[in-house]
Amino acid sequence: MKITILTIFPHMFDSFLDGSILARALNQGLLTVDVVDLRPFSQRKHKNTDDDPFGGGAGMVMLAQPIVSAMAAVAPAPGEARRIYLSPRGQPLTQRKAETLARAAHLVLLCGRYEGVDQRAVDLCIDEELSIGDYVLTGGEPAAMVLVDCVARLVPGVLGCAESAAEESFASGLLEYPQYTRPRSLNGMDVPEVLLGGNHAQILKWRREQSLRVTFARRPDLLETAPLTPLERALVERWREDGGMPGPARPL
Ligand code: 4F9
Repeated sequence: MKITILTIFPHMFDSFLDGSILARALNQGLLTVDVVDLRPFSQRKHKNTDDDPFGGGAGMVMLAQPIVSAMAAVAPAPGEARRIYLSPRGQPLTQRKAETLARAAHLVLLCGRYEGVDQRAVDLCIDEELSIGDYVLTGGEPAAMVLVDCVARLVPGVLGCAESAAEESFASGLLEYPQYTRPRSLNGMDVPEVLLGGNHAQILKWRREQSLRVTFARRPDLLETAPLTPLERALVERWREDGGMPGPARPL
């Protein structure tokens, strides 16, 4: 898979792309990430990439021209790439969306600034707008990094067997169960007995119940759509009727 990032701050991606798992995937050629500076594409005399908004208001608006030119240079054939603009106005980036994007041959990510880009650039050369959450950033770059990270780890071979993508939150539709490692006892807090016993079926059962508990406490909305067995549904219903849930898993 190839990902092209259009940005006025290309250096923001330097240390991100040096990070271990992503760097390994880049070195292995499983993934190519091209960070492209928009500024050289500007036809303005000082290579400006933004200007005042028509109609007035605070802040600057990104010029359409450098975006349209850069897009033509990096994704020449129509339909060659999936062209995405990271924006708070976009559809939410979800695990399901990431799974779809991971099957594309080429993604082009446009990073804007929060005052926005000239709408004509969006209309001319963007296939879809995606948001990473309901908050505003100073620019789309951190959102592009989030997208690259969550898509890249779904590309076959990017995660070693030590990591593995299938077994975690959102694959099951539930939040993750708690994890423990050595030592067995820390400040008087002991690792749950069941995890030390080596009874694999028991461990799976315990983890599944922990996932249900933590999801019930923190993200009850996820239980509406998570695939639960009838017994699990009944258990969750009981917690709901009792107006809470016995045992740990704090709402935080
Ligand atoms: C992009 C916020 C995607 C959330 C881009 C300012 C953004 C954003 N998700 N905020 N520019």
